[in-house]
Amino acid sequence: MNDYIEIDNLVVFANHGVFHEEKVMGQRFMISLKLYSDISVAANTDDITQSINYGEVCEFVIDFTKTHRAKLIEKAAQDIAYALLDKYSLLQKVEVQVKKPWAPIGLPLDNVLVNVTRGRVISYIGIGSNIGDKKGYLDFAVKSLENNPQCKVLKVSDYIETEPVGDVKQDKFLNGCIKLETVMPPSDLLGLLNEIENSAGRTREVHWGPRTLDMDILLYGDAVMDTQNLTIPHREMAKRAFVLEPLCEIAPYAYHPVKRKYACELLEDLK
Ligand code: PH2
Ligand code: MG
Ligand code: MG
Repeated sequence: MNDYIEIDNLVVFANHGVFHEEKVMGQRFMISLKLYSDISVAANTDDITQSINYGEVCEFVIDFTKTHRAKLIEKAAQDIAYALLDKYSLLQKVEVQVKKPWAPIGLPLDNVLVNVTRGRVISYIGIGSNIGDKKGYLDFAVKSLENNPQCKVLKVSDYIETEPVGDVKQDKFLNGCIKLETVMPPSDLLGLLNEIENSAGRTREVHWGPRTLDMDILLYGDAVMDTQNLTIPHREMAKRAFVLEPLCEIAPYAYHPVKRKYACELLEDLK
């Protein structure tokens, strides 16, 4: 979807800044937005309720920017992006640019700005537990995602009991899968999953050893990435029935962008 509504250089007097005088005196910021949303229904019906009212957006952004102070314009921009995605369900993606042309750094410059893009992505999260109240831990994982404002749990698979895979001798697992809509970038989503694992008392003594709660990003939209902390799609997902079975129950046509196969085909290959 490439349609968007653009707002250019909305002027807001606000108090973002690292320096004391910026917080006290305030200064002018300029905010530009690209609001990505399918505008075809509005274009065909000529009905404002089928679109995002840009006048209302401007009022909202001015009020929000004045009342939600940040030290960094990075945070100011991301906060605006998340607030807009939360308020407008029609909004698929938003690009927020915050300009601070009068940043008091004592040097001549035309402008300083940041640009932040956030959008809705479907991600699949594999969950597993093999210590203590296994079902309780998996339910805790689902609840924790439901409670996060940047996440919407769309589906949860049944939990299935599985034999431990790997060389470590340990108790049986309970495994499941979550279909998640999120506006977080992958690294933030990983950070959130690690926080939830830690709140569930997860310790990391034995690699591939027993755990109260394991939460893995299996797929994140059609992203393909390999960084030090995070590989998407999940490296082992195509080899593991305990991942593919719950995934196929809720999303047989989830697409693996590296294997170039649907989840149901990967499961078939494994059998
Ligand atoms: N997770 C592992 C290692 N082995 N076996 C099962 N059955 N289920 C798991 O979730 C699992 C595993 C490491 O993440
Ligand atoms: Mg795992
Ligand atoms: Mg893990």
